Amino acid sequence: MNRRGFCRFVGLGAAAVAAPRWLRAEEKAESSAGAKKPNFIVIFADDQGYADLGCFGAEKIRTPNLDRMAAQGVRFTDFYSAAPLCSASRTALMTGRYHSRTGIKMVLNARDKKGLDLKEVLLPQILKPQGYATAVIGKWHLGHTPEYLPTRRGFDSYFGIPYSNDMNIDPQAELADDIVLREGMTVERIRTEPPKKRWVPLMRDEKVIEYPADQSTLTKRYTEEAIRFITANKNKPFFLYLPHNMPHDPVNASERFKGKSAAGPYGDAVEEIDWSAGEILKTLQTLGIDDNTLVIFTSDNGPWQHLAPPLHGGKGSVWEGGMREPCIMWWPGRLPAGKVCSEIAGTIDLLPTFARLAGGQTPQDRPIDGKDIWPLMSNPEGAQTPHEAFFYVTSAVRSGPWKLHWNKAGVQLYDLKADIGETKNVADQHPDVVERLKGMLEAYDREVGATPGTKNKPGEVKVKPMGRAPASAPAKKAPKGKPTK
Ligand SMILES: [Ca+2]
Repeated sequence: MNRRGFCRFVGLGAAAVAAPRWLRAEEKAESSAGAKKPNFIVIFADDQGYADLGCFGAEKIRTPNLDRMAAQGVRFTDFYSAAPLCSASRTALMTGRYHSRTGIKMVLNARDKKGLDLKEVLLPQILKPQGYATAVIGKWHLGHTPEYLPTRRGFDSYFGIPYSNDMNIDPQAELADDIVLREGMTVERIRTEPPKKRWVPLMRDEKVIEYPADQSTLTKRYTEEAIRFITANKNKPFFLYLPHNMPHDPVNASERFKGKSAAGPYGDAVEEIDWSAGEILKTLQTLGIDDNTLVIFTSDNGPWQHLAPPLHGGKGSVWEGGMREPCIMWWPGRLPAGKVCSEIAGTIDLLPTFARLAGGQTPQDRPIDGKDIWPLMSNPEGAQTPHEAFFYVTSAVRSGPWKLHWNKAGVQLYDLKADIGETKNVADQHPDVVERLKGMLEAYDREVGATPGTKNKPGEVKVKPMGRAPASAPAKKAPKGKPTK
């Protein structure tokens, strides 16, 4: 008999009487079991800049939902993606390890038949044994051939595009029997014609269900799919990984958002992602599971087509603009509201943090670079970062306020707390700090097989990001016609 039935039985309204002792005990047991295994949602934007949210300083892009999420949660100002490009960044998020340890390329494309090493242990593989339902909705980018797909790596289901939205299709891709073919495409043409750039497949689990994917509706469809997943799993712990493929170029948005942002098409795409986040928070509240769900919003790397002031550089560089990301964490009742954490943290920390919160264990047979950052999340303005050093690929390191670049051009030292834009090289004034950080970088580079001091030009990684030069000029002025915020 449920509670309402019991109240009817004794002839009293639900509000007029407290539940009997046995029923209260049952409810308590249910809620404490729920509290023991929290839900996790990671909303991961693609190529979104540090200052492209209202709560991080955007003036032209409207993000009321994410701003409210920050007002009700914790905003992290010194949060890093661990790599300045897509596949490498996602590797760090999924494994808790710097990608340099794993052998993953910076960016995989549709011609690559390999993905993230099958020996790596992924976050959902730690959560599954703890009873979690797991899903990826969005862009995967850790290998598109069957053995590397999310469904083989600990996720129960997958809906999304297998790599970046500016790539194309693998002519050998597995096609669903009921595939939706658009733009006059046929199976024969997929198999025989040279793949057309920016026409990407949409997949469900391990098969292509739409080609070319209608990119204007993807953010909307990901959101609907996310709400379905959350609703279907409201009574058990779940991990939803929601890596949007926007606002990566080519930017797109559904009709409701197209042409609406003062920041142009890029702003439209970000504003739709903001709407999406709002719908997800609303769903959690409606289902009454918001107090048992940790939601995190961040981005995989810096912006590609514009700059990220006040940071220097963008996507593809190890300047702050390439790897420092906007980050918001929200968990009503468990995380404080409206607080700011300015300690070093990053996506590598999510695996150990989720593992601990879920009662699971991180892999013990390999180095895990991420740390449990629950102390920072729960006490954002009091706790200190667990990272003595944070490494930017293999050519830069940060410790406390100090950031050292060490590459072919020599050594540069910046005090990020005083100079967030990396404009004043203070290496000459602080030789002791330079030596200490060089020692850290040498030790790390040795461990991951790199040669200290031989990497790249200042602030840039070796890989040229997808045929375009990374932003490397000081962030003074955005290119003409591109949004600055
Ligand atoms: Ca990216």
